[in-house]
Amino acid sequence: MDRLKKGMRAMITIFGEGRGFRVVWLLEEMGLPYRLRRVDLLANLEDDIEFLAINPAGFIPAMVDGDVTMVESIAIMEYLIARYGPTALAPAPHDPAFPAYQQFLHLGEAGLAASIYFVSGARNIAPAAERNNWSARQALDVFETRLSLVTRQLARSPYLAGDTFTAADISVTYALELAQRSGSATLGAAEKAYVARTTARDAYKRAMETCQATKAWAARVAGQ
Ligand SMILES: N[C@@H](CCC(=O)N[C@@H](CS)C(=O)NCC(=O)O)C(=O)O
Repeated sequence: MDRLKKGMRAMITIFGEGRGFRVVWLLEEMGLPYRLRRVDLLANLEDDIEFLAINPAGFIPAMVDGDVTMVESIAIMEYLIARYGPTALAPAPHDPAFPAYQQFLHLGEAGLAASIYFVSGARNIAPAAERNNWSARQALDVFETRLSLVTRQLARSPYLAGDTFTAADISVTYALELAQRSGSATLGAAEKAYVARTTARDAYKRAMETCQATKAWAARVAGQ
């Protein structure tokens, strides 16, 4: 409390990797101090009283910034940009890049990650008879149709909002990597080249060093 009175901000805390990787990557791009608090969804979550007090719904990521508590990775990114920007990662509303930015920022979760997450669950966790059930096929179809919008945009520009890397690229890159690593969908050459471009950034590499579970998963997949 005393520290806050003297004008010093409390450290931004991100609970959990998964889609929390997006938020960590954004924080690295913006150069904001933060800490990552590990949340193990595979362990007995009921024992993680601190996390459940933050997010009783028990999913990750969650963010605490002073007296602000939030969930939903894209909403958290929008909050950080609005509160600690301006940043070149988010074009201003009157910038011609803004509509595409806004669309792909949300398509990365609502269209891509949300659908491929369930395909991944079906393929990797569900009982054998459920692996290719109707809902898994529908979710894959949703992912693939939305992906065609990414493919069309990448034929026009190197990044989803134009010539410049933005937070929309963080959102969509996460979804494409989730699809690839979980073996849920195959990417085309344009999407693979795009992911190679976005993940070559120093801030992505620093985020990977912070997110050790994500790093270990990526290494496991690469070694297969
Ligand atoms: N739309 C949410 C999705 C959050 C989500 O589903 N997270 C996964 C891990 S990346 C999770 O916690 N799954 C366990 C659960 O939903 O109980 C976001 O973008 O943050």
